Order: sequence, then structure tokens, then C-alpha cells
Amino acid sequence: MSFEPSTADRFSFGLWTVGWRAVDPFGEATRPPLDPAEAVHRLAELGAWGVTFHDDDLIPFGADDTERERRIARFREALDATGMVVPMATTNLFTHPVFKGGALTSNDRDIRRFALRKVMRNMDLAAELGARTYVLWGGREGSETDAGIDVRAALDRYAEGIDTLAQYTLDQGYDLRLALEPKPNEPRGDILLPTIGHALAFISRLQHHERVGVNPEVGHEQMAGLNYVHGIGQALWSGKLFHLDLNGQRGPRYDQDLVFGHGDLLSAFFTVDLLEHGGYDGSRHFDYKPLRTEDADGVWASAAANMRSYLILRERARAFRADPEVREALSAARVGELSVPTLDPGETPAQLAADKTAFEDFDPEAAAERGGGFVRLSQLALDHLTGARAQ
Ligand SMILES: [Mn+2]
Repeated sequence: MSFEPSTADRFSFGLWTVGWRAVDPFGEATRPPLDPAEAVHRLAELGAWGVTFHDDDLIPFGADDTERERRIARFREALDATGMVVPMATTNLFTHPVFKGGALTSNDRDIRRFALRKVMRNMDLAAELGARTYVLWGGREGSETDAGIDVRAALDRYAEGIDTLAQYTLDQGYDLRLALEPKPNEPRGDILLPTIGHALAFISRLQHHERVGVNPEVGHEQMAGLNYVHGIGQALWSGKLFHLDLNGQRGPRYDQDLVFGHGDLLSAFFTVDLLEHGGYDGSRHFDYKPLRTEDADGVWASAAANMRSYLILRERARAFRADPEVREALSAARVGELSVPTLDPGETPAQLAADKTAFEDFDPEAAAERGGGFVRLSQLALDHLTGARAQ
């Protein structure tokens, strides 16, 4: 197995990932700025398929029109030269101090209107570059104290903002779906729409709910102590997994943005298993940060590591699914039986209520005696993951 990525794998990276200069709350940058055009070339050489960006990754905040056009032209040149695509774009609504109290949900109405215009402007560029997904991460939408936020009013404004942006894509004829990215905290003490579940419930209340889905990040769910595989499973079930951010995290703590597979490895295995066998056909997008300790070579090694992790896990997941002993263990654990509806076709609640085999003649003691068989399955997965059962 060579684990060489190709464009068919649909691996994409944010410009802000490899371009992260490693400024953290306690230390200054450890790396020089990275030219977006160079990032495109280097990522293409490594086998990536696409690149994504925040408006400010490409065009510095406040740049004049001449500078803006120059930067865009240079980026386009790199895309044309490499064949890299732009499957997704997003807006920076968190770095500039104007957004310190929120963007789409700022108490200050003028800031909310400015934020909407900033998103719309970058949606124009995203559509021009062929993006099909527009991500919205509301990192500053939240609070540190419950005294300063009316959550119900904030959600009204959040919904108004997202519906306005969805309407804008329709009015402009853009083939662009919106994907909300949940995160529980950091940079705000508490962020609105903290988990996949909150985001899905919010989306169901939108006027343009059909045009809005989620962009779940591995680490963001794990920061909240939640199971990422279950989260994206529910998003898939809801038809809302429009995009996703793969990375690594070690439990509930600050947002580590480690290389994919360098955090909870078992969860990464089952994530890839679900993506490959669960009907997801979107980007395999990496949203990670090269460790602050790394130099330029380390940055590119980390980009390659994300793709290599995914390809290794994909091969292991395939081997797991193809193993006759795994199939037998899945059958013994009745995993497939869960796909059989609980009621017969056309059976009514009254008919179930009259079915003596379901209750009066059912032997719960005998049923309770049957073992689940899940430990055996779990170990088979670990055997495949570690290569102990190499094919
Ligand atoms: Mn993150």
C-alpha cells in the first residue's frame, strides 16, 4: 500500500491551515507568512484536490479594490496552473475587533449589517471561483456572561441573517449551499449553536432550511465530550452533512486542531468507515493547524500526514468490512437486523397491541440472556486498525 493521495480522493485544505503562523494566546508567530499561491502549488504537489479560504486569508481586511483584484488574479493563476478547485469558501467574522461582541448576532445593528455585507461580498467571489458550499462559523456569536445576551433575540437575528444570506444566493442564481459549523466555546466563553444537534434544530426553523446544512468539525464535537461519528451520522440521516472538517483532538480541552488521526484514533477509524460506507460524497476537508513547533518543512509534512492518515484508515476500514469473520460477528451481533422495521408492512398500532407474540408470549428473560457480541466486534476493529489482521 502506497497511500498516495490523488484528486479522486477529494482532499481539500483551508488556506488558513498550512498558512497558520502559529500565533497563540501566549506566543507570537513562529513562522513567516505563506503566500496563498504557494500554498495552492504545494498542496497540489502533495496530491490535494481543492483549497478553501476565508475572505481575509486571500485579501487582507480593508485592502483597496486594486489590491483585492491583484490578489484574486494571483490566486486564480495558481488554481489554473495546478487544476486545484475551490469547493468551499467562508467568511472571517471573528478576527477584526469590530466583531468582538458578535457578527450576525451583535447587539449593535450596524455591525450585523456590516457582517452580512462582508459575507455577501465573499459569496460573490466564492460563486465566481466555482464553490458549491459556503461555510458559516459563528465563532464570536456568543457571550462570556449571560447578563449581556438575550439568547432568544440572538437566535432570531441569527436566523434572520442566515435566511437573508440564503435568499441572496437564490436571488443571485448562485449554486451555493450554506453549511453552519458548530463549536461549543473558544473564542467566546459560550458560542451559540454549540453542537451538531443544536445546529440541526436551528436549521429546521429557517425559512430556507432546504438550502442550509452543517459543517461539523471533529475537534469541536469532541471538545463538548460528544461522539463525532454519532453526530455526523445524525447529520447524514437528516440529509444535512453538506461539508465537514477533519482534524484531531484529545478530549474536552482547548481546540487543538491536530492532524487527522493524531487525536482519538479509534474515532477517526469509525469516522472514515462511516464516510466511506455511509453515502457521503463531499469534500474530505482538513481544518487543522500545523504544530507551533514546526518549520516550513514540518508544515508540508503535516499536510501530507492528514491525507496519509485518511488513506490508511480507509484501507483499514475496507479490510474490516471485507473480513468474513467481521461479517459473521456483525451478523451475530444482529447489526443488520436494526435495518428491519419494527412493525410489519402496513401493521397498525392496534394490530401490534393485539399481537400476543410481541408481549404476552414474549420471553424477556430469554432475550436478556443473549450476549451482545460487541466486544468481539470492537476488538476486530482494533485488530484491523493496528494491522494485526493485515489482509
Ligand atoms: Mn478547530
